[in-house]
Amino acid sequence: SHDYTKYNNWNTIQDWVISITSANPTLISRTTIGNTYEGRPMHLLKIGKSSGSTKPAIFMDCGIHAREWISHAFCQWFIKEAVSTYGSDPKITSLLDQMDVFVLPVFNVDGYNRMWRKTRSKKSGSSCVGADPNRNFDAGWCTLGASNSPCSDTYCGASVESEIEVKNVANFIRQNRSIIKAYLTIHSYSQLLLFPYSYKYGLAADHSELLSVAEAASQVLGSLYGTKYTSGPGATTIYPASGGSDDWAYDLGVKYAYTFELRDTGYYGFLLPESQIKPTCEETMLAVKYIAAYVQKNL
Ligand code: 0X9
Ligand code: ZN
Ligand code: ZN
Repeated sequence: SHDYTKYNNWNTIQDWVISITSANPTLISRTTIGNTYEGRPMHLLKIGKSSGSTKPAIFMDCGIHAREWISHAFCQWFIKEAVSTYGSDPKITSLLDQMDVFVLPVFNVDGYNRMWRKTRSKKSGSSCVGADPNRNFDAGWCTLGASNSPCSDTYCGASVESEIEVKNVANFIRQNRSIIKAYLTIHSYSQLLLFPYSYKYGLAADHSELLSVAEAASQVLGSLYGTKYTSGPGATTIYPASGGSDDWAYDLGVKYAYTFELRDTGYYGFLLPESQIKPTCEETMLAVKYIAAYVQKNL
């Protein structure tokens, strides 16, 4: 059964998505943005107080990379916290009154497995499976820090948005471009808060604002347990890599585009123990709430 302090499997997450939505009809609505390569539905939850009109929104996804399990855990935690503190936490209440948060709890459903990274698509002529969804977006596609080889873990795919999961997300964001004010994508590990660009060394037009928001968010994250985060543009803070969702969203016009790399710094790596789910999610909530409040204030 579902447990916020455990790594839940896909069936458990899928049942939970349905039950938490029906238990919170005025705060959560569920849509499917499409199916995965293997035919599983990609459920997207809209968290926000129902209102008659279209609200500005934040889009957040978890689990682009299948093995980064603390990421999936965070999206579930975020939804729980949002609905359970609505009405008592003034920041959450005000946020969900004025904005919607679209949460994609599992981006790469097919790949969701302990040490896998990529999608599970098959390509004729190669026995290797999958492409890296975070190299498959239309942002300097396959020019830097990405591989043309289908067997590589950073394979960029046969073409831009060749991966159906990427196309589904990109289509949703394009269709809702005018209301989406921020794009947050949750990965692990390294304790970084990254922003554009990664596909080039040039600075984003909004560099200084993106940096100051990231530094403040990292500070508030660390205030809980002392976890140290580094923030900066992807290309110089982690490594140059093209085709990422953050750069794509930013160039589409979503100004506040951030990649979180959650705990740890490599001791456990992707195999972060379940005992760290709660503290990691609690500290990350502070940073996400900080960014959300900043975006809301600057609507
Ligand atoms: O390489 C990635 O896709 C991300 N790191 S991870 O260890 N989770 O794989 C970093 C993504 C930073 N942003 C872009 N490269 N656009
Ligand atoms: Zn990742
Ligand atoms: Zn809490």
